[in-house]
Amino acid sequence: MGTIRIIRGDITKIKVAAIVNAANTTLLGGGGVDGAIHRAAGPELLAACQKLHGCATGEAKITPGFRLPAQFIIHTPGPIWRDGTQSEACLLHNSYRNSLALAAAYNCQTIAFPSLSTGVYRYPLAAAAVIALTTIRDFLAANTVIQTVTMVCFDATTLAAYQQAYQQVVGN
Ligand code: AR6
Repeated sequence: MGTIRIIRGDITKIKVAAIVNAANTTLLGGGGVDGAIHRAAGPELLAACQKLHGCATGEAKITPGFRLPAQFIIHTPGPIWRDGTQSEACLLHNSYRNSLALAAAYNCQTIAFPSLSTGVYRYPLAAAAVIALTTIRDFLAANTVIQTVTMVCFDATTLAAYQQAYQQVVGN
């Protein structure tokens, strides 16, 4: 059974087998963590993403990490929050689960996530944190490849939300 870690930090600096990018469906870059990952990985990343021809919301695609400490980048567009009736919860669950499955298919023992959809895409933070940790917990219980999943929270508010959700979803 793998471990879930929750830390505050910058995901572009984390040395794991795979980091996850909160992308958009074009996979051609943007602001937020997506912009930070493209800047840190270098221009080879955009060239690799151009060959992927986009990605549907909730699905995931993989590239090398290029200049990052991480070996791979898994790109997933999470849902844009509208009013909660547009399958947002299901799509957010899919983004985490499909990213984990892709990491396991590439034999990654360690993976790090940012808080998908809770920035520009405005998914309510507390609800998103519960979906993230429930999906990760359930995936870890059924897989033998991934040993450690790190949630990398960029700010104190996000860190607090994930710590609280962890108590609820995983317990100590
Ligand atoms: N490391 C970890 N987390 C970060 C970093 C970083 N270096 N930088 C920002 N965050 P967002 P979304 C946090 O907006 O809501 C882009 O334009 C940030 O504080 O990056 O899924 C894409 O191209 C927040 O907690 O992603 C899409 O168009 C979290 O990452 C759109 O934004 C997610 O915020 C995706 O929106």
